[in-house]
Amino acid sequence: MQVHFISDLHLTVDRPALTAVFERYLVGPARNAESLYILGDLYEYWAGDDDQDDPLNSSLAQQLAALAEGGTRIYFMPGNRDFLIGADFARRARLEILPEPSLIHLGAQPVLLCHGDSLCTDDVAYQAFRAQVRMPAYQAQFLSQPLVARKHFIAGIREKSEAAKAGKSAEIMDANDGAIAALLREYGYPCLIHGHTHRPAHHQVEVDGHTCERWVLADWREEAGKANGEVLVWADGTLSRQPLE
Ligand code: LP5
Ligand code: MN
Repeated sequence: MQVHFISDLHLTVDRPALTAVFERYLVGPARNAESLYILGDLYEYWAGDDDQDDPLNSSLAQQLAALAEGGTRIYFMPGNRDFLIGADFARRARLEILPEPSLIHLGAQPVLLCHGDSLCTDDVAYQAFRAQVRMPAYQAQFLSQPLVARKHFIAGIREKSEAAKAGKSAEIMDANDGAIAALLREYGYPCLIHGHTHRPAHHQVEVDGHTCERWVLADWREEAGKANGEVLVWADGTLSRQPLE
């Protein structure tokens, strides 16, 4: 029995080789998973479930649904790019949207899952932005606008975000040790799995005399037409990284 974890694929029509890696994964290694957890940023951005003209919207929904039909349970946790994925996409892709954070068990081991952006508490400007765009009323107002206006607005945010990031240090954009410790304490010192920071690692975290594992998932990349992904696989009681291409 396997359980798979992926995040930060940032799929877009502009990176076809990366989409192809994901498509091969869905008909290949993913079939061995009893459950697949997608921990956010599956898409480069998500403007709303009604964006049916985006070729990746319906084609990936169909391919995910085919995996679910084969017996793999698919779970999706919102990332900072695709938190607007909603019930319609979930129904079409036959996946379940998970609240953040979510506590699961791998065998007897409690494991806490989150995207990772909420841990970056030193990034005060981002946390203010996050608080605003995660408000249901703000999202409803946004989703009531025409799709073309929403995409235009997102392009503006992306530009501002890239400009803001250029002025931030690497430390500011990493997960904060105190935020990690507080979360682990709140959930009874589980193992933690998250993505977002694009700093794949396997940390041992000491909290209140407990040693907790923290796995940071890798982002998927396409550079000069060459695409690479990675899945964290739980099998035979242990977690390990498996490269995908
Ligand atoms: O995404 P990434 O990894 O490059 O950078 C993130 C943070 N940036 C973001 C913004 C996203 O990239 C783009 C958002 C796509 C959203 C889709 C739907 C939006 C609809 C909104 C309505 C419901 O998440 C970046 C972090 C970085 O991670 C590392 O953790 O630093 O944060 C920023 O750069 C944010 C800036 O510091 C401040 C905000 C600038 C944008 C202001 C726009 C003003 C409009 C008002 C909207 C509230
Ligand atoms: Mn992210």
